[in-house]
Amino acid sequence: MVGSAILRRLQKEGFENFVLRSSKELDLRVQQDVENFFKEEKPEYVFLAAAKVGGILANNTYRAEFLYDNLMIQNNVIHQAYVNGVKKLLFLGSSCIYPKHAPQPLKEEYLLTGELEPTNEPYAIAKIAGIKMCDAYRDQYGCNFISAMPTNLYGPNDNYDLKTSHVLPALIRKFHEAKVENKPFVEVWGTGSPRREFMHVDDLAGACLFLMENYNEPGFVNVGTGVDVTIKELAEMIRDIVGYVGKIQWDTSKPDGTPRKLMDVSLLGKMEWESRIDLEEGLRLEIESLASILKHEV
Ligand code: GFB
Repeated sequence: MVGSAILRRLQKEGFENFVLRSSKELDLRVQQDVENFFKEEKPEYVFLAAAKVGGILANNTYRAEFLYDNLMIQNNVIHQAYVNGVKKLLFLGSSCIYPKHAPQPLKEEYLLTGELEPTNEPYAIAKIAGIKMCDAYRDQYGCNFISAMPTNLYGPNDNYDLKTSHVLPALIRKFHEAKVENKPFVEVWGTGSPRREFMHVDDLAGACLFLMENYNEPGFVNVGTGVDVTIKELAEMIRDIVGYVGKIQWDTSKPDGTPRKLMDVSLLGKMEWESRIDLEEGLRLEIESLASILKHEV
């Protein structure tokens, strides 16, 4: 989802000469293959969006893979970027790097000030290691490797598999199918009280290009909208846009996860970058596109 959004954005801006590989063509977890790829292609600018990602249940179930796959991908790519003299690399992480009970909104300086949320600790540990790796290569070798931590994302090419997806695509699918199949209720996980911030991936892509062109510092930059909603509010918004008239049933056997993850976006704001697509508009776009994928009418 993120890689294809960055590519769309770069193409729109007139960039050419891309070096692209799908995960089927190049397994970034395999050290030798990544070494060969960098040696042959010699990329100058690297957007490191590749990662093993998923929603709360996937993170909590596949704990070993979320740690192993992500560490392998980022270790191989960041190290080969150094070996092959990449001019600049942008590493992408996630807002789950912050402590579970960090003050809100989340400022960059809160990293490593408390315990992580247990459901996504393996993923968060890998992403924190990636930030520190970029900084270490900058300190020791002078590499211009930067990091950005986006909030919860959604958009084209999202994962709609109900077991592994994030909440937003899951709820779009659940309400859409419940409407089409006339189901009396839709099951939504947890209590509905956690707050989350959602950003359209096209906004993130714009921020990635902006940072690649303008930002050259250690540490990392938050990327978000600065606005959050409860899961209950999100569910009601999606229900209303889809036009579903049944009930919402809360499945409290499923975890809530972090109570709140709202990004402080003032660092990016000072650079005069801000997100453009608000949640309601983004939801409408996603709901339309899922409907056409499923060939049903919303
Ligand atoms: O999006 P989500 O899976 O991830 O869940 P996190 C957000 C909230 O929505 C949780 C609730 O409180 C879920 O219990 N929720 C309600 C649902 N219904 C559903 C549903 O049908 N599917 C899903 N998936 N959730 C992930 C991290 O955390 O966020 C990752 O595990 C990463 O590491 C990612 O940081 C951005 O926001 O809780």
